[in-house]
Amino acid sequence: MHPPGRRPTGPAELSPPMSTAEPLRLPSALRARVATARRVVAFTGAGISQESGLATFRGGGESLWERFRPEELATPQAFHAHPRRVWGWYAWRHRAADAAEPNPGHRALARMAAVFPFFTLVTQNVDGLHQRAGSPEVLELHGTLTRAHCGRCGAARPMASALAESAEEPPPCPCGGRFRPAVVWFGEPLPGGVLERAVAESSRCDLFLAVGTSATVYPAAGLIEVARGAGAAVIEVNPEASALASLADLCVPRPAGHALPALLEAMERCRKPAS
Ligand code: BV8
Ligand code: ZN
Repeated sequence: MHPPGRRPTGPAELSPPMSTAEPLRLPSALRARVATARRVVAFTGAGISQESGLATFRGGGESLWERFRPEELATPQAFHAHPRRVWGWYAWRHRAADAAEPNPGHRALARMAAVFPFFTLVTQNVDGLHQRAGSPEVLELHGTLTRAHCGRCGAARPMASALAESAEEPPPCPCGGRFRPAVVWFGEPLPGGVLERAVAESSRCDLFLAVGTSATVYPAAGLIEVARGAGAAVIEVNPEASALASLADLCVPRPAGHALPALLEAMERCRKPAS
């Protein structure tokens, strides 16, 4: 294992197996860390929802951002200038998220919470799939698509009810303001308590999983650096190397829906009392 702070010469990488069903064998140094880990943080991005059919932002394939530049949609300025376009995009994403089902990757993380004494799930996603997979507590760094709030008075309501009232343009609020999705746009601060809690847990975890994220959006991606700097073992699950893959002790180049159930099994094997 690499001493805290020193950049590893590069992560060990599991060669992508011929069959994704084969068990995942952790390198021995990592097995030792998993066996004794008490505090674990799982940090997820859009990639974990890709196998639920939800397009990622920057990955290959049908990526959300390919058709739009982020500045065109996910900013307060875009909402102010083109409310119908931005509201319509979120209406489309809300419909897609509503129709999607959590995949085995979401469900494996929900089960992983029971394997360790302290397990924190931090997501950049707004699709609500972790909650629907049964994760008991989810720190949503970038807010949620499931709620809307008034940009003027803060009144909150379910996004479904706001969309039922008007799918074409943001519905008005009695205060004279209008509703917007309860997500964090570029240039907006992350929800105070949530970011602080995520940083606190990342700075004291023994094991940090970065799953399905390109690690390009800050301050969220900085959690990986915080965990690394605090001496945690870092495992990345992503078919492509993220911008911070060099900080990982292990890269698992498999889709999360296959890698996470296999990783959960490997963790349970590591932590089973020797018979
Ligand atoms: C802020 C919600 C300050 C809305 C989103 C340095 C410090 C601080 C800020 C900045 C900084 N540098 C730049 C900034 C500004 C900016 C930023 O980071 N810009 C980037 C583009 C450079 N940050 C901000 O503006 C943040 N706010 O800093 O405020 C402030 C402080 C006080 C007062 C005022 C202001 C706010 C950022 C939040 C923006 N909102 N989403 C919405 O969803 O519509 S960001 C958006 O990107 C999503 O949340 C998304 O999750 C997130 C990150 O993307 P990823 O999740 O990583 O997704 P991506 O598509 O990129 O990657 C998917 C990965 O999955 C790929 O690697 C792919 O290989 C992999 N994959 C694909 N399939 C699979 C898979 N992996 C596993 N399994 C598979 N099957
Ligand atoms: Zn209002």
